[in-house]
Amino acid sequence: MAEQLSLSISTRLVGPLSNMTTLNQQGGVMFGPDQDNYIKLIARVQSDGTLGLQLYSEKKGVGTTIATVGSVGPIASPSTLESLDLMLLTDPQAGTVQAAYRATSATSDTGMVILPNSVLLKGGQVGQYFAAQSKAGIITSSKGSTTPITLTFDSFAIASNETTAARAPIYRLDVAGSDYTDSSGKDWSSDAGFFTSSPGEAIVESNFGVGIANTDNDLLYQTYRAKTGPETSPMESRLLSYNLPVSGKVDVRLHFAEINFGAPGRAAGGIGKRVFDIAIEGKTVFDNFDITAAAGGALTAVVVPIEGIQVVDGTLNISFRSEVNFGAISGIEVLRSPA
Ligand SMILES: [Ca+2]
Ligand SMILES: [Ca+2]
Ligand SMILES: [Ca+2]
Ligand SMILES: [Ca+2]
Repeated sequence: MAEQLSLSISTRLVGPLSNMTTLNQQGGVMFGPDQDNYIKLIARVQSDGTLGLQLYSEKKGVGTTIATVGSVGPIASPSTLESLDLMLLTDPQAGTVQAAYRATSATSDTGMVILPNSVLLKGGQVGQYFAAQSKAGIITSSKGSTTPITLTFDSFAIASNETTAARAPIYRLDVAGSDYTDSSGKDWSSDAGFFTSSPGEAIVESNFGVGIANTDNDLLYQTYRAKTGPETSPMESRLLSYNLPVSGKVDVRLHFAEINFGAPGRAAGGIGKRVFDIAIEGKTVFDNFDITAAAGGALTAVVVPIEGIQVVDGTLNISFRSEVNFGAISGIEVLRSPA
């Protein structure tokens, strides 16, 4: 880990997990420089006795729960769970660590689901996490319980990608913007012609006056598409879809910033003002995504990576379906997946 590469740290827990019954019994995957500074994604027994997932970050010995997944889908039935994949996706350039999981049983498969909130490494933390002595591995614990836990891990892997900047893009679209070159020399182009919307037309929205935290490319985030029809249109009719000709395996980077709700002189901000589902190739990758929650506030950029999408029909389909207000998107990158 001498170079600051994007890493995908993953493990697979073999089901059934019916032996996980005592509070805080847990197992999963971790990444970090030492025992007081690390990030973990674990399956754990929750206070109500059910199995759930937790993304947890400890900084100088003080822990924070970043995101949780309750007892849903195959996870809700640990006795029939066949496999539980747990992944940490790190991007040193963006300073983010994202978590994802996939749970399968004989009758269901969640697909890869990325948790909405990511860990943002600040300042010197990026250097610490990506230093040569940093570690990644599997963990099990029965913290606070006298009942030991035995879990079976089928695999553990650390895969490195080239950094995003070094990889040839297939698309780099400044949604609602125009051709421009960003602070690191990357060329972006307009998204005209690549999307459809309903029940009306997704117009250009912008807020050029505002500064956007967490990026040097404020211009990319000062324009977006969201409103796909009148405010009176039924929620379930509100859909924005990108249809990008491409084939093979690709990685997607979705760029968001909330620049209306919570922006000076605009609408009141906060979590829950704009909520939408994101689907890729017809499969929901984010249910009830909230930009403000994911970014940690308004006027803050957040980049969501979605890795390894197989496009077999010649068109990459990315859709944003409204739950509250209208879904919004500021920029889309599509990169060739490493072989
Ligand atoms: Ca900025
Ligand atoms: Ca834009
Ligand atoms: Ca939803
Ligand atoms: Ca498709």
